[in-house]
Amino acid sequence: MEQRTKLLIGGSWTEGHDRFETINPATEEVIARVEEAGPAEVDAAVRSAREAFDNPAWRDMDVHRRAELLWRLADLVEQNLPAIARVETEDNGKPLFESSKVDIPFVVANLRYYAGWADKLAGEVIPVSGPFLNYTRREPLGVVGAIVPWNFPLNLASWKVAPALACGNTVVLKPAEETPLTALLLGELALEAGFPPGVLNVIPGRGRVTGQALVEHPGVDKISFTGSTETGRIVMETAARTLKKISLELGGKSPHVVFADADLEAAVRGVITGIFYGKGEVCAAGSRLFVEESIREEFLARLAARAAKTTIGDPMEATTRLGPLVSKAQYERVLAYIESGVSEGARLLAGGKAATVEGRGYFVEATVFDEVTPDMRIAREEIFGPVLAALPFEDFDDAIAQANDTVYGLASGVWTRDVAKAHQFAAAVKAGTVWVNTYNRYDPGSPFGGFKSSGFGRDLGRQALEEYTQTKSVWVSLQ
Ligand code: TXE
Repeated sequence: MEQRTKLLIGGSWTEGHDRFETINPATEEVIARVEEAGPAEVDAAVRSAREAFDNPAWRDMDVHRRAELLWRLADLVEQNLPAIARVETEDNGKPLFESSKVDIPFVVANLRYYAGWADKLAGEVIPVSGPFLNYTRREPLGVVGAIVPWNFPLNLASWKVAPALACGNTVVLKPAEETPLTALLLGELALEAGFPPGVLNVIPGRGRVTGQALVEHPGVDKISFTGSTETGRIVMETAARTLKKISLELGGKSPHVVFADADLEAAVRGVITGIFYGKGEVCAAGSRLFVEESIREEFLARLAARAAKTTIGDPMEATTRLGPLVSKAQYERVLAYIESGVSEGARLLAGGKAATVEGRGYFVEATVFDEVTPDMRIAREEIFGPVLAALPFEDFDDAIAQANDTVYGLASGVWTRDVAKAHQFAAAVKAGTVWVNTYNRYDPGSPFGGFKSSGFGRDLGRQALEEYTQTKSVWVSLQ
């Protein structure tokens, strides 16, 4: 498997209009110079995806064969998993433990899950009045533009590419400029798996250059976007001009609520992974913690002690649990949030400082703030880093009111041994995912997406198939 740095368009590796550097955030060194797709290359990628979509080699491909191709791609990712995981860790900074044990295995599972759907996209026969047969067909949309962020580069790419291809679309994938490398590996493996040229195109580049041109392009039928709420708004406005279908998975400020009757040891572990997994650069990060008053002091003491022990280190080391933030910009952004927490009067229980490993890297300590009030920036805004804000609550209703007091609605967590309380919480919280006595669980079969400003549309599960197909109603006279 060769690490390409060019653009994959129509099955060939081609040059862009410019190049950009991708940096290893642990060492601050340049890993590679990658070609960027400008408007002309975006146009070429979209045209090649359109040709591939209209070509009988893909359009009329036996659905079982399409399933085989996805399965073959999953096998190739699995065979190359250790190498892919290393590239992901180099590019993003996440611990190798995470990329090799969680993120990339999920890509394999996800490709297999959607391979399973490729030959099961049945329509319906609908009882209608009169002597007619009415049935529906589930048809692909056409060319899908997939724009993904840098926090789970290949994982999130697979959330879009796998269902889009299973449904018979063709794809132009734009990875984030911070982390373009594993998407290029996926392109290479898709060619090896035998997907016809142009079915999957990969075009790295900056958002306002490559991403913008892709969303503007009239030849794209749908944009599937994961990223910030701010950029999601721009994508939606831009896509409106050509009436593209869109799905948006955006930011979050997810509440994590611990009631006094919870298994406290398990809850501490859950809250820790909820905020520090992936360095907190996770859209579903449980970044607002609400602990019931009677256990608050003890719980926060245990939590802070655990946070202080989080192993910062070279992300390539198997024991490292907290890697560097993805980029200098993100590192500065997160440190500025920590400063704002301190200056607005929150109390630091753990962390709060930048760190380095051998004098280098964009590391930030696992940070816990207590005495946070709902109006503080660290309680309201998505930080996207290892920073937890703890707030008090009075009773169940107050917990729900505060949990829902946010423009976001991506995920939520609750810890309690009371089954009724857990289900009441699950019903009342305004979020696309609720984790009860667990956190950060994902499965290819379980839909994921946001309420409110966290976006709309769903990735994963059967629901994602709705995002990549359109329904045609066929009437046949029986007279
Ligand atoms: O995100 P963007 P950025 C949040 C997080 C982070 C902040 C900034 O808080 O600190 O956003 O990160 C592409 N048209 N999240 O600036 O801009 C871009 O190239 C089309 C939360 O990296 O949303 C990249 O591929 N595309 C989030 C992707 O959009 C454009 C994950 C995401 O980048 C574009 C990432 C444009 N005009 C950041 N501008 C989550 N919730 O998962 C940018 N892009």
